[in-house]
Amino acid sequence: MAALVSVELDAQEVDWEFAPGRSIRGFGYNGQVPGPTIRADVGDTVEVRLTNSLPQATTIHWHGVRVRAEMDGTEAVQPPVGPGETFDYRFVVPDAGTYWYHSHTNETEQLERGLYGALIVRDPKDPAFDAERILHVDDLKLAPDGDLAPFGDEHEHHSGREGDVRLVNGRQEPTFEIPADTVERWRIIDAANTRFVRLSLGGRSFSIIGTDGGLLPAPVSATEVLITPGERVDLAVGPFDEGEQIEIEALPYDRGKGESDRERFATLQVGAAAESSAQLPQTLRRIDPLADQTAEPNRTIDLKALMHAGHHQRADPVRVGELQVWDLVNETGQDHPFHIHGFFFQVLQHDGEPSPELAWKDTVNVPRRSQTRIAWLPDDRPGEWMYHCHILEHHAMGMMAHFSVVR
Ligand SMILES: [Cu+2]
Repeated sequence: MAALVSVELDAQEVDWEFAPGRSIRGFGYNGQVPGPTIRADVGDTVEVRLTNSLPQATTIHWHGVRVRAEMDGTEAVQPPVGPGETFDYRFVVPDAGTYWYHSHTNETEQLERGLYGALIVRDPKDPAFDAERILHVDDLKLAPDGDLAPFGDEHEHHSGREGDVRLVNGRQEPTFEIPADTVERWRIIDAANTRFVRLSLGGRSFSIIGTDGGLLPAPVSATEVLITPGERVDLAVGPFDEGEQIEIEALPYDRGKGESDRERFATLQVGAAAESSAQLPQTLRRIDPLADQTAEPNRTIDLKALMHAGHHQRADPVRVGELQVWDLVNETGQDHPFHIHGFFFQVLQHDGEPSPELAWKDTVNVPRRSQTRIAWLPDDRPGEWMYHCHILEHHAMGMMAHFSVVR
């Protein structure tokens, strides 16, 4: 039976101790970074009272959740919540999966300072694991004096904001422990302003079991997975042997800014063995394709033009029930993770190559000088929506457009 999940989120300034003895002035929900994890079962109603104790206005976006337009948390659908004010969000969570909530006002600063958290929607039929772990990957850009580097210089506008302090769940390069012989479900969220993470677990293999919009049709075995800002990926991790130490790291990746270094985010320490009752089925769910992979596009989004057009752009409306096939064309010299609010899409093809698996996505990386074709079906939630690049500095610069869904 559907339940009501009630949560109070107080956005407040916090001394964020990201490493022993090292802290910055952050912003946190209920005084913590990340904010409290919200857990609900599919079909539940979530109601959140946001209290703004910050010195600046804020809103909350429920990234990936198919809310009604009025609950989307953007300034297109609600006035920003001023200091000392409250706002009540209320919505049903119709799809199981790994979602996250974050500020959608002055995002470049508010997310860097820590205004994000996980929203986990469970399905009673989810596969059984020995444990579940949420990993928010993030980074911090500090000035030489140890405080946050100032926001918004020219370089950041163009290239995004990346820092040298690599975080998992708000802590710099933490160590986790996993019992030997067990298999865990890891729900990974890229909460960084800009940082891409080509995730590796010391070269060990794992199974990708889910993406933005929940489980894949079947597990996919891999030794690495690229996660870009806004994206989520769910993995089945383990079993490992007692005494092993495994680096959770990002492999080199070139998003158009030169190849990054191999960098550690965390360390996994394998402890004493425990009994395992995990069972990973070979079939996880059924996903019906929205369109043939060769479906002709009915819209082209030129990311280069989008990047240079500035704020307040309006794209053409879309009609409820009319299949959308969009070509996302990236003629710029850098990758852009494209995010659409409120709806899931399927990737049909990339540069003419059919997408290897069916999956529900709300954010997809469009690599530089390439194009990606997506399909989505606007269900009956008319109102104001938007799409944008999830490199927050690009979004802030105006790499976004508003559009309406009409009946
Ligand atoms: Cu971008």
